[in-house]
Amino acid sequence: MQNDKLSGQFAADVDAGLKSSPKKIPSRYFYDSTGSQLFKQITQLPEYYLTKCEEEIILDNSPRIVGIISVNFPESINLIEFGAGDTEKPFPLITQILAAQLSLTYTAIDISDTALSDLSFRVLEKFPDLKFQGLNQEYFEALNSVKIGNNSRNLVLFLGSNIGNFKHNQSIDFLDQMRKSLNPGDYLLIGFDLKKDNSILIPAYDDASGITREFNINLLKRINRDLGGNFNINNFYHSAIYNDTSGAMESYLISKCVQNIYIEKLNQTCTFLAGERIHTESSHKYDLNDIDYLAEASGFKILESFLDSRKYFACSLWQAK
Ligand code: AVI
Repeated sequence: MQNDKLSGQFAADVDAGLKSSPKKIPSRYFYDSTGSQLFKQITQLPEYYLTKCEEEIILDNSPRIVGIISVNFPESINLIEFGAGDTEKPFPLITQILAAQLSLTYTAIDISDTALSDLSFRVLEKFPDLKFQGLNQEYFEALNSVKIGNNSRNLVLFLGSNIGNFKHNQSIDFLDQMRKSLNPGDYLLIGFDLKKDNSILIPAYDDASGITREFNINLLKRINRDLGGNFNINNFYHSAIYNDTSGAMESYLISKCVQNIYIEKLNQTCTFLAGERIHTESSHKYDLNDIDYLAEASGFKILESFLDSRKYFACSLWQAK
């Protein structure tokens, strides 16, 4: 039932996206099992600095972060990670919270059951006594079911510059909803990829080994497989450009020739001109003023922002007003 609903939504979004001008497919459809595997490979690419920078920040600043969140001596910390995947990014933070003798629970929320069970294995191996649960649920539904109050603090992690894949107004709505779901005084640690030179940005989204190209092209393969499309993937190429106006890296699939694509489940033929593009993703980049603005607009106070040694990435610690 759930799968039928999801594939119905995929069909409806592809239908609307390919009829719109310019053509587009929402980036959330990247993450089928092949796409999730490819994304994991992207995070390990030398060009994709985001993951390495964020790991460095959390490793170097966990004592300071835990110092700040334990200042009013809460009895316990309820750590909730949105879009956890199977990474060990929060482990230095968990180590510090436990070292500060605070009681801790850790909930990881993700759409991939495989990622959650891999993570569960690694969490319990490293922290055998930790109260851990993985939830495959919608973010705010999960947050509302696990959040706690009284003398405890909730600390939400929203890492990886996942916020960057939202449109500007969506990111404010999302953060506003986050703040309303938390108790005043609760914390959010959020990762932002910072604005930087194109010579660093472009290769991060168009790497030499072609993994990001595969990740993008996988969307067409998914349409072929799930919706009976007849895309010839050799007739499209991957392109990544930085849009100065929106402050985002934008990914496209570009048609190499005039072509008609038939999608059986939509009973539609879609025509492409040579050079016509499908927009597949925007990854927004931020400066410190953008971060101030987002926090203010969504009712959070910035306590401190932490940068890596190259100043490529920021993890910003916010408190709900
Ligand atoms: C998940 N998200 C933050 C990644 C990004 O950088 O926008 C997805 C990605 N797309 C291409 N490479 C990585």
